[in-house]
Amino acid sequence: MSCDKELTLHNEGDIEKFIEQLPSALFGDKIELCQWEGVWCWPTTIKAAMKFKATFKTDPNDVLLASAMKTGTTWLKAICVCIMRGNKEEEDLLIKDIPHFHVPTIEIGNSFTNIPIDHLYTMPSPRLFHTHLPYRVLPDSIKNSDNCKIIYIARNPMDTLISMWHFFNNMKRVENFFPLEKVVECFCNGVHPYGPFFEHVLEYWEESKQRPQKILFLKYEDLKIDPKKEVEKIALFLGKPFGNEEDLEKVLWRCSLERLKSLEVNKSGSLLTNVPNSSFFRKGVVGDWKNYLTPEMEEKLEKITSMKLQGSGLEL
Ligand code: PAP
Repeated sequence: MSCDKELTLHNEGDIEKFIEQLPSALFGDKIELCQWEGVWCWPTTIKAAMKFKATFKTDPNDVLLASAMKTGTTWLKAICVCIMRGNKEEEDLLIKDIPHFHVPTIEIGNSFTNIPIDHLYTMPSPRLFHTHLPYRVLPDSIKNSDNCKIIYIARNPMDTLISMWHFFNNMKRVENFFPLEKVVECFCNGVHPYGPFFEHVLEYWEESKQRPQKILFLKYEDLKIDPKKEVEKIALFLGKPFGNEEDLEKVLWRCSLERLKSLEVNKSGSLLTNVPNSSFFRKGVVGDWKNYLTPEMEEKLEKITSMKLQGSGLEL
């Protein structure tokens, strides 16, 4: 069904009925997802995404962070909080709450957290928010605005997959481990939350090439290799270049995995239902997939990666 049809769905009942008839499938044999506009997600998330797409009006100062799952979202959120919300001692928001509290993920809203979705509409400008949704389903007001900026972060697919596998194994309500073979299969078929992965990355990649002033495309690995360079790039893109080296160093330290991991708020507590805050901070190692994937899995994933990225100019 097309987007035009969706926009005519006015009441909750119609939306629920619409979602019920969408194609559905299991991720890792455990989580039921449905497919809307080519993206696989939880039904509640699809519902929120539909509303967001149909109703959101952007403000020229908005900054939208975007990512597939487990590609560096938390890190990027922390960095942008420091750059946009202040970097002084008394302004250290990261001590108070996990970055996901300060930069809400729009489509997660009410269903998985206690952050009211209205917060998105009432937060002061410049608004800083995040989505895991692919570019194609973003509201037109965001896509058509030359001013509203988007920062996208991508990551190596095998590390993304392993990070995702650990994350879902950590969810409180999941009793048994997700079989890795199943997760690999789902990832390759694109049937995973916010999948398919490659289309997600490529859409933002292509858009960023067309409109570099609007979309900044980052890679997790680049941030690991040269965080200074990448964080400076982010600050410049946001129109907030660092005045001195000290401020830049402070952001790097404040947002480092070691520091975020050690904060009480991230060690305990749970912003998302069934998800301990600590599960957002694991190893942060490039190439950790080597510790988990069999040679067969590696071969399968390498094949699909080179096939999907062929001709795009993007390497992951
Ligand atoms: P999300 O999409 O669910 O919000 P996201 O933050 O993108 O999750 O992914 C978590 C990964 O980023 C974890 O990777 P790992 O499983 O391979 O270890 C996590 O460790 C890593 N991560 C979180 N915060 C940081 C940080 N400050 N620096 C580097 N890596 C980080």
